[in-house]
Amino acid sequence: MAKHAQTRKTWEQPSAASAPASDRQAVYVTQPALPELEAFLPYLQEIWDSHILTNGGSMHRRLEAALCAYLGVEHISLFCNGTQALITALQVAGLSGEVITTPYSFVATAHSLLWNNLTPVFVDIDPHTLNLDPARIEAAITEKTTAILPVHCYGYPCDVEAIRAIAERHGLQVIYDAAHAFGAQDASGSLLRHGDLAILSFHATKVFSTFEGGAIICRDEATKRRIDQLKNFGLSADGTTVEVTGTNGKLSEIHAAFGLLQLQGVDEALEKRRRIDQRYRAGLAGIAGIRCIQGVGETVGNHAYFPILVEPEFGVGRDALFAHLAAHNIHGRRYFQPLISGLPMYREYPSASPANLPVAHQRVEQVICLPIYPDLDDATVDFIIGLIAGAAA
Ligand code: T4K
Repeated sequence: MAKHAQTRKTWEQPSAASAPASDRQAVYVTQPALPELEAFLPYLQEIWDSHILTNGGSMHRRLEAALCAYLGVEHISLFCNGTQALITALQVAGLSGEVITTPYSFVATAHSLLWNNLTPVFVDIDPHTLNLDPARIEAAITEKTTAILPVHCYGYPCDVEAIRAIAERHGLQVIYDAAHAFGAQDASGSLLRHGDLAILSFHATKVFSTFEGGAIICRDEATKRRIDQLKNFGLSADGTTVEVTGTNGKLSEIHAAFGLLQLQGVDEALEKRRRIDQRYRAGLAGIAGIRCIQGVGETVGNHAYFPILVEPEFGVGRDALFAHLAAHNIHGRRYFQPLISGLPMYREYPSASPANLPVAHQRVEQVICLPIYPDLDDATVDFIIGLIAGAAA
């Protein structure tokens, strides 16, 4: 796993300056929980026997049904990744003009708008949930606005009722980027039930993974059929012609099979995450200037991430604490710095101005996502808490 992280230079990797000073084995922000390899072999055998490798085979159908049952949703369409799912969700929604979204997310959120020729309009976040602040949405609505694209960032719920009320008042669609929200619930059940559409990511770094993968959750059978057509090049149901400009967003049988296996262990994985989350919260509770995020309206968390905010009372800056952890081979991440609104393809939009997004700018300078994954042991969690406590000035 250490090899993975050292060979990829993407969002933000540990730099040479933060190279490990201790002999401790490197701990990264996440690590996928893998079942025994032997448990995967019967699935592979079935695929080999069938010679059906993709295009909606039996593994694919079984995983869609199993996920609907597990998540308590009615219609799900699997995708090769969350980004393609989001691009297709925006396409099936038939949007035009402007879409209100958050600057505080992974870049795939806004990129999916550009891929649909839609204009992102950034609205600031709530300082406590780090999600779109509903109180600021209406001021950003114009006659060109057609939708809101909120993100349940880190798996913590958006203020779904306030967003729904605004959308209804202005006749807007709501498409949730729920890439982080697998298994997270509020009083109404799965967070995925909110909005006109919601998307998930099943990337290796997610709570539930198919190596790469994703899904769209929709409300009715007709929409599911349109999504399935769009992810299959736009082919007609009988395959004789092409009716719309679709893409290839399909999930292969091998990915779907891995999902079926992962699903068997997901409750145990979520429970292990919950215990780690509790241990962090208890250990960090007494440290002035370290704030943990609390999911507002959450009834069941998925503990996909463990973000902390390093506030001025801590006495030591966020980057100094980040470097201190890295020097002890603990590699958290400063998700989501840089803000999307600061990236070259977004910074010229009027709504991307830092003056429009003061909370997002403040919080992104304070955040560290600490390591959290099912196999992270208590001793390491305690070591990380000890490092943070020891760094306080
Ligand atoms: N919307 C939102 C809000 C999202 O956060 C994302 C993706 C999407 C949409 C799009 O969904 P996908 O198209 O990706 O399905 C990661 C993921 O690549 C990305 O899926 C995720 N969000 C984003 C937040 O994080 P990186 O560049 O941080 O990943 P990487 O490779 O640096 O991995 C982080 C750590 O995880 C490594 O230090 C080691 C560990 N790791 C990683 C991989 C890939 C493993 O232990 N095993 C692995 O296989 O982007």
